[in-house]
This record gives sequence, C-alpha cells and structure tokens, in this order.
Amino acid sequence: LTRTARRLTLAAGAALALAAVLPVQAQDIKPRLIRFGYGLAENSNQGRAVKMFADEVQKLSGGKMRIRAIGGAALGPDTQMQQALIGGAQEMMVGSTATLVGIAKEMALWDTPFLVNNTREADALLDGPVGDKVRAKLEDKGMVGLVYWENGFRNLTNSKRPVTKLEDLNGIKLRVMQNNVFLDSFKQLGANAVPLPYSELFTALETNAVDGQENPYNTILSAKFYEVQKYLTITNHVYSPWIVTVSKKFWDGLSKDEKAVLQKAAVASRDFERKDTRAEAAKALADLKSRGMQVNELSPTEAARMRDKLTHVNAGVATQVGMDLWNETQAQLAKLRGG
Ligand code: TK8
Repeated sequence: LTRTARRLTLAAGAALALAAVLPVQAQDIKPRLIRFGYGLAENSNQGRAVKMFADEVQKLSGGKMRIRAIGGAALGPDTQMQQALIGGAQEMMVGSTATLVGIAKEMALWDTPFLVNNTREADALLDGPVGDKVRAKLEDKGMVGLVYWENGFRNLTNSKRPVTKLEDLNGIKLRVMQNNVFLDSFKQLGANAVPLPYSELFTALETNAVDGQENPYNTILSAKFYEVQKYLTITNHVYSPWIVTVSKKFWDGLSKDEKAVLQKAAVASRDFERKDTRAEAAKALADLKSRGMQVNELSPTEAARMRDKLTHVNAGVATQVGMDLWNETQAQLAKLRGG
C-alpha cells in the first residue's frame, strides 16, 4: 500500500469504529433546542419523567437534540402552552388530556367517570386503537400527540369537612379542571364546581377562594396540597391521563430520524413514568396521613350513590365523542373484562 492509501484505510477504519460507537452520527439529526413545558413541580412524577425524556433524547440524538424542561407552569397553564404549541412558539409539553377537550372534543372520552377499573384497562385502552384514534384528532388542530402518561385515579380533598356521604358535598366550592365533563360531574354531586387552571390551584386553596379539589395522591403530595387541605376522601372517580404533545409546526420541520428520536424517547418515558407513578401512588396515601390528612373511604352504599350521580354525564360524553368511538371503547372494555 502507498502511504496515502494506508492513511485512507486508517481513516476509513477510524470512521467505521466511530460509527459503531455513535451510529447516531450517521443519521439526519441537526442541533435542536426543544422547549418542553409542564405544570407540576420539578420534584413530582411529572417532573421526573420529563427529566428522563430529556436524557433519553440527548442520548438517542448523540447530544444534538436538547430538551429545555420548564416546569411549575412557568410557561403558563396547560391551555396557554397548547396555544403556544399550535402557533409554533413552543415545541413540546405534557399536560392533562382534560384541558384539551376544547381543541379536540374526543379527548372528553378520558373524562368519563369510572371508565376504567384499573391501570391494566387504562393502559390497554390508551395504548390501543381507541387511544390512537383520540390522539390522532390533535393533528388537524396543530398538535402531535406522542404518548399518554399516567396522571392517575383522582381523589377528593377539601378543607371543610370529611365527605362521607353525597350530601356532604353540598355547598363545597370545588375547583375542577377547565372542562365541561368535570364541571357537569361535580354539579351532579351537588358541589359548587369552579373551573380554574392548575397553576392557580394552590393559592386558591390557601386563600380559601375554593374549599376543595380533586387530583391523584401523587399530586396532592408533590403539590403540598396537604398543607392547605385537611380531608381526603377516596373516590377514585376517574382515571386521568396526561399526554405528551409536540407542536405540529415544529414536527413537520423534523427529519425522519429526528422524529424517531422523539418517538422512541417518548415511549421509554411513558414506561418509566407509569412505573414511577404507580410506585409513588402505592406509598403516597400513608405519606399524606403522616402529614396530617384525615382520610376516609366511602361506605359501599355512598360510593354507589356517588357513582350513580356521576355516571349521569355518560350520555353527554358519548354524544360529544361520537357514538362510534363510544361503542368501540365499550366493546374493548368488555373484551378486556372477559365479556
Ligand atoms: C397539570 C395539570 C394537572 C391536572 C389538574 O398541568 O389540572 O388538576 O390534574 O395534572 O394537568
């Protein structure tokens, strides 16, 4: 071999070796800065999963794509971030599906009280054809839904009195998400339901602008609601998903490889998030008790009375999401339950 040929061979070998270590370098990936907003604290199940997603994106893109995670609703409440995604002023976010109903009405499916009985049913529905269909409705509206994360089964807290029966909710000023199904549900229960963005919730509870709220144990803990709420009633009245979304304007400008990085990282973050959330939820109730919350379960009779009132909204949800989607959901649930 001539000197030049040898040098070329060495160079090619080195390039190959490098490609083996960093195969990502060969892909069509440009430096990208992605602003990823979320509502909860950094030290929450939501914050931990965003961090994991960010690390995963960095790894999969060989450090080229960077996520700037911005928590604590610093970029505004869910609805404001959604508009920023649609307009292309922000690249990504995670938030409650409930706050998306004004953009894609089919999202109301997830607000159906007692739709699923457990996380097995939730995962199957969300990750299956029904979840895909609902997620896809965002595309025409300027957003791309990547995966669903778990917010969790929601439970009721308030500062007035233990809620042991339906009538105890009378006159309680209860913050609900900005969503017609939640508003109707809690009106059915006799509460004075007040829609408020999550970002205003702690202050509203602290100043007694509202008496109560409902969220999964994880959030009651990470948001320190136990500091301003004495009573917790185990209602598990609805399973609430979060959804990770991307600005469609931003998404359309990405290469195939860049999209694959975000998709892969999103799936990894979903699996991580559900595991982490469930582990935390399993311990959170004991934690909340030790921090002074008074917890009560409902008697079977009272639980049934509340369930009956809440499911009055089902017909309205079915109409809102369309009978085809509603029936497909019920059919999949029946199948999951061995029907
Ligand atoms: C966080 C919210 C929150 C939701 C709520 O931005 O608003 O009560 O449960 O998780 O999306």
